[in-house]
Amino acid sequence: MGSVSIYIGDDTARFRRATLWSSAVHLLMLASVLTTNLFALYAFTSALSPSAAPALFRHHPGEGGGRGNVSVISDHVSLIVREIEASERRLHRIERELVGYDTLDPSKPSLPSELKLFLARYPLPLGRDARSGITEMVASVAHSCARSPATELLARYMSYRPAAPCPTDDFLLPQKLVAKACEPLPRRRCLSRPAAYSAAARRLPFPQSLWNPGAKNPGAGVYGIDKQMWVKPRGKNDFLIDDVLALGSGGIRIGFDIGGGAANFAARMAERNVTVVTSTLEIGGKTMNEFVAARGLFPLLLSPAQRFPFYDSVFDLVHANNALDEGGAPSLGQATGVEALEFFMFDIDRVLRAGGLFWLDNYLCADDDRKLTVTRLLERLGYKKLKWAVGEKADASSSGKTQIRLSAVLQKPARSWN
Ligand SMILES: *[C@@H]1O[C@H](CO)[C@@H](O)[C@H](O)[C@H]1NC(C)=O
Ligand SMILES: CC(=O)N[C@H]1CO[C@H](CO)[C@@H](O)[C@@H]1O
Repeated sequence: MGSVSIYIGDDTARFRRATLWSSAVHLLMLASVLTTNLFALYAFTSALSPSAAPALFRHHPGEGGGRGNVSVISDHVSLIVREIEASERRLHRIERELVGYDTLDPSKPSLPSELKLFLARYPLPLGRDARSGITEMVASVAHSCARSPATELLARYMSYRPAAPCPTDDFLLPQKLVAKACEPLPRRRCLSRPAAYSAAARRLPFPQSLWNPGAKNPGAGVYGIDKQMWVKPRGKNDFLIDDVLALGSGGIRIGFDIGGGAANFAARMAERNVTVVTSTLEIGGKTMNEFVAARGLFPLLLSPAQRFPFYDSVFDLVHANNALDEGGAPSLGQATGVEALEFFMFDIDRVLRAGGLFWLDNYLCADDDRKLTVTRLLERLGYKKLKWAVGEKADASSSGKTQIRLSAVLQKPARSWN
């Protein structure tokens, strides 16, 4: 199923580079910590005179020289502390340079004027807002936009004639930028290209539109219309939508499907009067969002690296399949790392209400370790396992490896904070 971000532009290259970079950072850190420690050892032993050192270790406080030795020690200790601090500052700088935490300087002449205008501060017309306390509107773009080559792409993206049609050659630019973690993108003041499905296309009324959107099927599998999933199981990992809804004892009314492709899940849920928002990316230039909208469903253009734009505890249900491997990943360059998974899972936990269901659907684990990592994390969060299925099957595509698929329906616990 959907390894969404892997398909965007030169994403794979970015992952590789990010991994190289983080190895470099780790090596540098290691070298620096070692140097600091060696220096500390050197400072501690060599600065003591040959006669003082043994005396120090003998430590005869009664002999009158103890006080002097103590001050010598404290001098050395403060020297070491200073050296460690300087070393930490150096490390911090190295890390910043490597990771590229630059900032977009709006005064830079090379920035397109539209970007400068967008980033300018605008005072509120009626002065200070009493409730929020703000006095001006400040727009922002992601800090990663300041990194090359995102900066150059962003400059291209913001080079247009205001109020005229947006340049037509660049409709993949937003995805290229998002793939480089330049997200959120700035707003633009140009007219967007017409939808691929002409505006005049007849829209069928809901719910006929669910399975007859009047638009070309954009892809295969989850990226196109699938009438089998969740109603005609293909294996023990495929849970039935009605079984899962029954577990919610009628309390499942709104849900969020992460990386939901063509929104078949939302369609099946809509038939059961459950409103589901589907996050979906434009994969390889395919118009997923338009297609989902044509079905009469709610598309949310959001890369899995972003914090979900929802308030805490709002959803009765969160559904995810392979989005787990993209979660929190692109901007961190650690797609398979435990931390990336944690950033992602804790955000799911945040938007899910207590008693709500997290449906992990046919998650393809790279190996047994990955399955264990995911299992442990879910257990740490204290979720109750309502359904759990682990399936193994030979990988058809490659070297006789077995694929592990994990499906689960888990209930978020009510946590008390006192
Ligand atoms: C959905 O809601 C409509 C209108 O309230 C109702 O007629 C229909 O039976 C509901 N369908 C399901 C599956 O609950
Ligand atoms: C540098 C210093 O004051 N060293 C003294 C440490 O204490 C011994 C006696 O315990 C003295 O002999 C050293 O002169």
